[in-house]
Amino acid sequence: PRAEPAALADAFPPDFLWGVATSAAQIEGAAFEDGKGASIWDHFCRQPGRIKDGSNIDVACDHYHRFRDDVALMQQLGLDCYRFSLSWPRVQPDGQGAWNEAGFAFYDRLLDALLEAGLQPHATLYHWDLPQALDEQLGGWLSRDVVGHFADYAAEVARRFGDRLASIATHNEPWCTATLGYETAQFAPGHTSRAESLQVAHHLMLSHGDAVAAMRAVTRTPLGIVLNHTPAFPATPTEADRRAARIDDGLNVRWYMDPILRGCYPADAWQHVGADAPQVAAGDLDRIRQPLDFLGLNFYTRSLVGADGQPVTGPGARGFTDMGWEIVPEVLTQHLVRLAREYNPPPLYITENGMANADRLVDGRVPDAERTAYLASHLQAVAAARNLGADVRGYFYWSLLDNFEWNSGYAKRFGLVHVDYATQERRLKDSALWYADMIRRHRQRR
Ligand code: PNW
Repeated sequence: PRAEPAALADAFPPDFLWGVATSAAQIEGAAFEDGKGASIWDHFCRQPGRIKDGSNIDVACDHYHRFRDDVALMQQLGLDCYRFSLSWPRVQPDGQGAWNEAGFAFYDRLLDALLEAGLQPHATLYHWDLPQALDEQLGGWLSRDVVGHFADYAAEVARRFGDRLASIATHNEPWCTATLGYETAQFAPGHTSRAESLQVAHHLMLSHGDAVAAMRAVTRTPLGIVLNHTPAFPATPTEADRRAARIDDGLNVRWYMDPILRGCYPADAWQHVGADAPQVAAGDLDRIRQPLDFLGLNFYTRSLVGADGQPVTGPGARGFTDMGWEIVPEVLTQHLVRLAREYNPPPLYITENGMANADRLVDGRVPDAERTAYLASHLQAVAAARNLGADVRGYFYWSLLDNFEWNSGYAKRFGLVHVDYATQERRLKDSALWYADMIRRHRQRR
């Protein structure tokens, strides 16, 4: 298909779903209101030097108080669905024990507003905001005990909200939680050990499997998980770089896909990590591999891997986002087709895709042509993958709003909607109008 809205609208079947995504820690604010417990990100933001602009998430986009405005914006855009996450410490301040009814009441109000507006709610249970109490009392995801607490939390959410949710994903991007949180220290809780990172990854996957099993007992809503894939390419065509890229693929893509969908770890990467490999108890891999109703894929860019482990910028790069991430939509097509062929996965959703851009307000408009081009080219890429056999059922742009971009603070803007943090004023960017136009044309074909 061509990149114009009409051609793209024609390239997707009538039941294809259009959405946007957010996460609790990045937009809600109200970090200590109505009984919410601290999360590891509330804590991390208070450690000097962790967040580039020194900011925190006490207020963020103030979505906790402005969710009705944000739902109205989504309705205005004509979206089908909204992907959001629940803050675990908002509904269970210590991550175990007492539930916080005021916290559940917020999500109850949000679900009512979404359903009233005709938007399907798609929930994620864990988008990185672990209750700080679990970190302090048990050592966070390093502790196998957190697995059971997560399954209890999942079952409680499913029991209360399952009927009104269009889907529930257990984890968002376990690779990020494990690697960026426990190996590179870019994310909370800021540790620097590969052995820890791999043990955490194992506990995350075990908690996914146990949560799915626990939720099946109380809800019939579709269940799945969201993974982030950054396909690795050799920096140069040497044998050494090719091997390095294959190991990177083993640690980012197959380390999660293989246990979750096949019940085994990838042998080459397992051998590569040597003594850093995780403790795996008998029966763990059977618990991890649960039948799933969908797989969410978050795609932003590729990585170029050299044998020295240093990422490099390759020839042929066509452009970079404000994160410094290379724009490579054809890699999305190629990767989706690979997943379909190698794994025979459940129905796929693009649960995140988007770009940070140096957006500016100009005479009341935000002329973000770069984002519109990114969006159009990645939708073309999804359509192409569908034509080659990948069963992709929907697309969620990351993100609805400019928001807290983790260790980058508020400096990076991913939103379809511009946020003026001084006033909390929201303004649709040009890309939002483009997306709405494409969706409207697609709907006319339904
Ligand atoms: C995802 N990487 O994070 C998250 O799900 C979002 O919360 C986030 O805002 C968005 O992408 C944009 O960054 C990622 O280093 C962070 O490969 C880092 C990586 C991938 C995804």
